[in-house]
Amino acid sequence: MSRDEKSPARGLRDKLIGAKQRWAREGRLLTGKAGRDRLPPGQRLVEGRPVLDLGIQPEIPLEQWRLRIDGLVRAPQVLDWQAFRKLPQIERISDIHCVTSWSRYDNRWSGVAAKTVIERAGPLPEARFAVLHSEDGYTTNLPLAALLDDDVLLAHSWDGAPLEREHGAPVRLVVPKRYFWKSAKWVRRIELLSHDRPGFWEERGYHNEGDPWEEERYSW
Ligand SMILES: Nc1nc2c(c(=O)[nH]1)N[C@H]1C(S)=C(S)[C@@H](COP(=O)(O)O)O[C@H]1N2
Ligand SMILES: [Mo]
Repeated sequence: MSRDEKSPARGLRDKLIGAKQRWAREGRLLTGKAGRDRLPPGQRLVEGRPVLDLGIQPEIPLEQWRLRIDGLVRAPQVLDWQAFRKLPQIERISDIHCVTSWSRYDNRWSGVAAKTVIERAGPLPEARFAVLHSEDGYTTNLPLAALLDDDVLLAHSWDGAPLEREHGAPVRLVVPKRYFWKSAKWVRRIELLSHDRPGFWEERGYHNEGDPWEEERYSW
């Protein structure tokens, strides 16, 4: 045994090592996010609720609202408000990442899983893509598989209150794993296709996939 190992300094070092070993056992500082930050590259956090759209914010009375699921499906659907509210309702908490660089954490969305309405329509085997059509003429595209993810909602409420008109009332799509432009407001039709068809922004220089973690902002 050397002098050093009996010294008070040695005792302190053992304590530090012991503490760090305990951190390792307890998984201290782990975020549960597979070693990556919660904020995607190039994003900044906001607390408010920015509004982004083409400047047309349709007012849709509930009794006139319809949601169609058509294209490559066995049984095209037209849901009215009552039928929609009778479907199983779910709630999901997710982060918003807008391509214009703001992100907002912990948004609590309530509504119907997109999967629920799509499965009722029965996608044909050749259906692999979807185009979302909105009341303001906006469109956006997604692989069908992305729409069937269990965090994807046709949401009627946000943080416990019905959606406001400017945020897409009465029902908007929410796709947490993509930039927010894929989350169509005032959605009225889900069209299933065998081939991909770019939507409004996807035709205008924005990325076809829009994964914030890959920083898929633009198509170049
Ligand atoms: N129907 C429709 N949906 C839309 C848009 C739009 O112009 N029309 N803009 C998209 C874009 S670019 C963004 S960032 C989000 C903004 O949603 P918010 O206004 O609720 O923040 O809606 C998306 N969904
Ligand atoms: Mo956006």
